[in-house]
Amino acid sequence: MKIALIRISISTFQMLPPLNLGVLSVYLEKHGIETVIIDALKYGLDNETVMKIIKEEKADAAGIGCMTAEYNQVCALSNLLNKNGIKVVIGGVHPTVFPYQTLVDSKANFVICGEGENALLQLALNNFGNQGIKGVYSLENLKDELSEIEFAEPVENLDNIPFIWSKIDPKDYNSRPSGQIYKKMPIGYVMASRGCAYKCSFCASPYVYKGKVRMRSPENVIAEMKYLIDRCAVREIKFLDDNIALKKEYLLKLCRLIGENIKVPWACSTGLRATSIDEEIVASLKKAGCYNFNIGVESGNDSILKSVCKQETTADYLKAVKLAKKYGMICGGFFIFGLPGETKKTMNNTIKFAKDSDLDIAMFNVLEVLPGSALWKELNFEFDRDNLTNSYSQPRYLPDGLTSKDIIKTQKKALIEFYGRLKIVRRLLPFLKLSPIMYVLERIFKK
Ligand code: B12
Ligand code: SF4
Repeated sequence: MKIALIRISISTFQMLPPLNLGVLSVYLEKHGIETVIIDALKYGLDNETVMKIIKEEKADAAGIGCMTAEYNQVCALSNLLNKNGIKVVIGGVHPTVFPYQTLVDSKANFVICGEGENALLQLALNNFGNQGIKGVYSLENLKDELSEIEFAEPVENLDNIPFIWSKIDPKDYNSRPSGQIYKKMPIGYVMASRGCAYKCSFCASPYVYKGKVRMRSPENVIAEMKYLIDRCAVREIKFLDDNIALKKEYLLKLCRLIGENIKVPWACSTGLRATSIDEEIVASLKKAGCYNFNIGVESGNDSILKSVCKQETTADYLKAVKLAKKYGMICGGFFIFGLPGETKKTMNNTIKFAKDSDLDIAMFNVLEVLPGSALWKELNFEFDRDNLTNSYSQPRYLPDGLTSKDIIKTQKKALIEFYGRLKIVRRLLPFLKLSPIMYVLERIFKK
């Protein structure tokens, strides 16, 4: 059996290697199932072309990854494949939250809820017959969205998943890298863990991983970094973990091993929790060659942070930025405008906080109420496939007293005020590359 693993093409500001398809591919191949990855996003392929490639590759079935922002294109592709007699399975965050509706709209044979490796492997070994595989659903075993579902059996020991870079070349993903700065190309992306132990209400991770965290062994992570450098000519590495600093001893050991074995610069670009770091950690990061970490600040108002269960305060953020500065590291902050309780005043506080905090980079987003997040339930959101955005830039939830225009205007103002300062321009000058500049300009002018 041969399975085509597909990432569909949507408009997006960043483009990373499809790690999800990579892990599925290498895990299946480890167990004797042939796969081919079709990255339609990377090559801008339309659905007809994807189908043509599937036929040329003589794949027996297709697996499509689906985040909420990708839903309509995924359904269109799945319908097309279905019409052409190709079996389809859809996995990822969106079908995990809405398995029934995904099956109805997409006409896919199956959806997989939760992590896909084991369930997809079983499905392939069963020649796409579902004999009660945990986490695999078709319309035969789901009555509606309220039907109880179980998540697929995850791979407990993540070291058992081979490195994905035999199937994906990092050099193919230079044009829109993750994070706003980088020193050298090509960049390799690594995840040392899966899951997060926290419960921020705007985030889908707690639902997807049920609050459980699994870490790879530091030795396995180092081996992947070496593979990327020696075999893929990678010259910088970015970690994409939810919070790689969750366990202090783990990160300290990882830093020690990186310092002993790895000579390329690296960064924690998806973010560390401010409360997970202290001076010992920041000193170790620096010593090991990490030049940048970002923190999820979200808001400059403690009442808002409390209401979204962030379990951190603005004082924690200031402490983290101060440590970053002490060790000469570039520190970025992620912000969200339009959280519940937001007013014009709180948005202005956030801008002031970002500017006063001594952060080097600020990423100002508009709240996207994500399926799977606690906010989705709290705000009684309903999924509307005719109203999908994928840029954290179009408000769909409006706090009392705020209009869409207020929020968008504030986002623009924040970008201009933050980056319009000479000291920030000076600090970011050494990292000046076309791609992040285009990113900021696109965000300002696409409004
Ligand atoms: C890295 C990352 C990115 C990267 C790359 C994503 C990619 N794959 O192309 C970038 C920065 C580009 C990105 C972009 C976006 N992201 Co993002 N991202 C992540 C992050 C931090 C890690 C994802 C990852 O690679 N994990 C590692 C792999 C191995 O795990 P996985 O993707 O979950 O895949 C497993 C299962 O989901 C399942 N599965 C996935 N695909 C498939 C396919 C098949 C066939 C099967 C069977 C199973 C299956 O099996 C996989 C292996 O176990 C997650 C947070 C998180 N912790 O998951 C958010 C996350 C996935 N992103 C999210 C969002 C919202 C986005 C954006 C829409 C943001 C935006 N507005 O721009 C865009 C999407 C645009 C796009 N298509 O590129 C949300 C998704 C929520 C939702 N309901 O859809 C998440 C959960 C974070 C959050 N805020 O809650 N993202
Ligand atoms: S925002 Fe970060 S810390 Fe909060 S739940 Fe999500 S991954 Fe965890």
